[in-house]
Amino acid sequence: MSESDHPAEKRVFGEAIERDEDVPLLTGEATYTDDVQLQGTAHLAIRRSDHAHARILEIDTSAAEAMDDVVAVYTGADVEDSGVPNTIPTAWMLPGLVTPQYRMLAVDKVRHEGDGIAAVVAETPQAARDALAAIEVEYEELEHVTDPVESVERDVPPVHEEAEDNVAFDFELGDADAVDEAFADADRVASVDLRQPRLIPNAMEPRTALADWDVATEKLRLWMTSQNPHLHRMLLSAGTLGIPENKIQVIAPEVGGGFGSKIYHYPDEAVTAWCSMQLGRPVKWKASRMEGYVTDCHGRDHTTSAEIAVDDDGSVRGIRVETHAGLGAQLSQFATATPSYLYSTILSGEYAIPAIYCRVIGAFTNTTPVDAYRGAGRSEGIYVIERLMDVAARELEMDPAELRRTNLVSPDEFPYETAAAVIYDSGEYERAMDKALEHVGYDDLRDRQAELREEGRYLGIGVANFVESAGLSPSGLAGDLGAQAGGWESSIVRFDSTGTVTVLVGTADQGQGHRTTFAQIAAEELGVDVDDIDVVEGDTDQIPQGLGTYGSRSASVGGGAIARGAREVREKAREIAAHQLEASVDDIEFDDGEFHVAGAPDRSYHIQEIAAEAYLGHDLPEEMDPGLEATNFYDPENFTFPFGTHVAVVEIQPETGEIDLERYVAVDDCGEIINPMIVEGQVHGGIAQGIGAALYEGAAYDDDGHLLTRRMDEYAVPHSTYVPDFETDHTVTPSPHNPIGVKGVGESATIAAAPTVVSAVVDALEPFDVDHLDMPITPEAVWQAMGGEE
Ligand code: PCD
Repeated sequence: MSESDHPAEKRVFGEAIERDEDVPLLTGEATYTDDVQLQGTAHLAIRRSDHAHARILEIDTSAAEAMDDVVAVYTGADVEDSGVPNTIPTAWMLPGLVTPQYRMLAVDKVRHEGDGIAAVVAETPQAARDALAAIEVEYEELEHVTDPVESVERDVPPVHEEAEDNVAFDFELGDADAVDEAFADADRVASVDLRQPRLIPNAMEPRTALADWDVATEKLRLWMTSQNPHLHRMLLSAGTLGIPENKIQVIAPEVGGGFGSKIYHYPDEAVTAWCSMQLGRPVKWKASRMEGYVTDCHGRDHTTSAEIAVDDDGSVRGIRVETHAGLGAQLSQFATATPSYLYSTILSGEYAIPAIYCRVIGAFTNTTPVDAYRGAGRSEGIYVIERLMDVAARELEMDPAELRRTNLVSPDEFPYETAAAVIYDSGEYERAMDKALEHVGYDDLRDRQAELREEGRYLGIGVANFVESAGLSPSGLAGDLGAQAGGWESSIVRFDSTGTVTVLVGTADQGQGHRTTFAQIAAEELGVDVDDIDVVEGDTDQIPQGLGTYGSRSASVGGGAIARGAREVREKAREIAAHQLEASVDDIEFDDGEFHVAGAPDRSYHIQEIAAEAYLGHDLPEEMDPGLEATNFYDPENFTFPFGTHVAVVEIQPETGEIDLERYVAVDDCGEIINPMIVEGQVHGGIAQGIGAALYEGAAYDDDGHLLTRRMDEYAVPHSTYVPDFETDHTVTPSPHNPIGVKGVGESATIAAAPTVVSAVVDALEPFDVDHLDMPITPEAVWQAMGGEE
């Protein structure tokens, strides 16, 4: 925005205004999918496999069908016979990708615990659930595998016949020869083998769907817990149900958290829609918490060996990374993009690394499918490079912060093309790093650490730098990488005749605060009060096109589309004002909502008065159409690359191995900040999730392939008392790639926090020669690493 248009003291963009959405969300007034009530609704429950891997020999539904209040029972064969396309398509192709057919309900085999086999529709939710147990399924159990390395290395019956060796893809990035040379020439080499466990997203609201097939118009309305209603509309139409896209309306009302788990086009919501089509009445499905644990996508699941080549002066010469990424039993929409491109292209971190090579083997296993989880791919990648920095620092006997600093990309190198094939937009890495280290008092802490060690106390200081590819655009780049969807976003900015504004946008909030921040963007551009702006998302009939909210793209891509749309509206209003003021458009200035002739501020029209005029249409410039609205499609030039430095301070209790997380300092740079309070909230939540990964969380399977961590008291999401008060700060390095200079922030802190905390714990254990511990680092693991005996 040009300086003259918006005097600094009047800015709304950048203000910590309170979240507009919170009162209804917190008082229960807001409408979630399950709050939507339609007359005559029947209820769906899904019978799921309790085997990890088995052939289905026979399904007998007769007893269930005979039960009270049961309306219908359907199997996978019924769905297949109905003639719908019946595929859950993958939205990201990779070279050589094996794409087995993925159906709404299993037909021949079950491939993981929780795989859907049959659908019961009944008059009440209870009747539907009760009937599940009456369905008799005869299985022939097959050997199963839950670990991604074992799945390709051990001789096991394949999860899919199409992939004999369980390999879905074998992906490479970078220059293997250049890396070999770097390793041959470098003074030293350090390496680390690591495991990033499966994480379970744990959104507060379980997945829910309500489908209403209108027999008269042959139109499907589907309310669902979705991060991307338009993508769901597209995938349902083409791949799954075969309904024309213009006959589907997907509505995502309030969504209670997603964290990546509500991007996926799951079979269950599609089954709900299919049942409604069969019965011609509304059908509702709601996952129980436990059902969510075995069917909501999981995240991460990487087993990695990584090496780094460094010279004695600390310069990094190259890195080599090989990963087995567990995909689970099916290819979800982004399962293929996350461990391949999103992972490998961020391996350079904040550093100028001349040679990078990465290989990823995507492995099918008999587990819940993996898809995006906060930080998807970038978390896994930054974890690897930051662990490598720590082991290299040990090898060189160099301070780990110093080694990092030595290798930072410097501000004059931007745009910076990494050896991992992406171009970073902008960055002042050292500034953020200095700020974090100063804030925490790094040098003093190192002195204190040395003193305490004398007393047999173990303080650890962990530092991690991160950079993140956020935005997932432009479309051309996404397409080159294999995306089966674009990278743009779409907005409609519309004045009414009374001067209020509706901003419609194709993103879909799950708690991020779009209603507030997007109103701030429009208010800034239009010079109207935020209270006069209504932000609408999540309904494909209201905002016809969009892609959704994932990859921390809404502020930069959605916000960019809103700013551009608002500017177009403002320019049309300027023309109308010029006409009214009998002046030339070029002479009209815009100042806090008022148009006036340059040098003559006394006679002016407010943009809201102009809106009235635009709809009256009595006296518009010649050849101008009435109305004051704009539709915008915005396809940015590049991703945005937020970055920052996080520092954690821990003390280990030698008697028990307990880890006291004493301090946590985060300096983030997400470019221009729309709302500092919301950004801070995003950072807080993100840190908590990263700490969860580092110290507490991890899905575990038993020997039968059953998920052991299937309840909230078994899967350890950190409580508020497990985390310290966060000390946050930021720097501002605008992105040159969008009209408002913002970068994403939604995933940043999760990406940074896991390596930071692990680094701190391992740092504390230096006197015990420990140079790595896998997540989640439990007190027991620490205690053993310190030489504790069983
Ligand atoms: N912002 C501001 N400024 C800046 C940036 C941003 O202010 N610079 C803000 C905005 O506007 C918003 C937020 O902040 O409101 C965020 O943003 P972003 O970054 O753009 O993002 P988004 O797109 O919106 O979102 C997404 C993200 C993600 S991705 C995730 S996981 C997570 C996060 O977000 N999730 C969640 N966060 C959150 N929060 C909540 N509450 N919830 C949830 O769920 Mo993925 O891909 O899906 O894995």
